[in-house]
Amino acid sequence: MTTFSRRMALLLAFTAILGSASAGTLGQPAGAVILSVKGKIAVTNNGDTADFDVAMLEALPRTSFKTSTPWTDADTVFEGVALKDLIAAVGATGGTIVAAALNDYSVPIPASDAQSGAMIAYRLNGKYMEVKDKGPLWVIYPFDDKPELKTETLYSRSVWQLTSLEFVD
Ligand SMILES: Nc1nc2c(c(=O)[nH]1)N[C@H]1C(S)=C(S)[C@@H](COP(=O)(O)O)O[C@H]1N2
Ligand SMILES: [Mo]
Repeated sequence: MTTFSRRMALLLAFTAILGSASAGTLGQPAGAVILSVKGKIAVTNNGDTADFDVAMLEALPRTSFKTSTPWTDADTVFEGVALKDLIAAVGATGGTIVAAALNDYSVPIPASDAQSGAMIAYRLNGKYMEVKDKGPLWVIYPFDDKPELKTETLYSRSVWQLTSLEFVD
């Protein structure tokens, strides 16, 4: 190896180390905290909790799909972070997620629902959702892509005004 290629190899190695370290940190929310994730998670930014403002959620990989729901019409486009990507971002390992809402509603969601395409939506038809419109965060499944998801059980997991997720078990 020439001196030059040895230096390049070192540089690449350092870049890889720095890159993987920053993938494991969340930073701090600058705006209002709209989601607190706790329980069996490896990545936190506030004691044992991972707090997110909307910008932090939008910095995660984005997903979107169009679906009807019992609460919206057929042309509703939801945009947000896939549950599987949120699980990866916080290094969650629990098998069950207790999802809780502003109105004190809470329901257990199997972490395996991430495989069905569930998302934490922060936009509906391109706009942030007001609390009166079931925002700011709404757990939504791709009901129209997968009609087998149209069950009372999954409707009950479609938590609007979501405020926290706790990974348990
Ligand atoms: N924030 C919040 N999300 C919620 C609920 C709730 O009470 N609060 N109820 C759940 C249940 S049990 C079902 S079946 C549906 C109820 O929708 P509906 O009240 O429009 O029938 O929303 C789900 N999401
Ligand atoms: Mo329900």
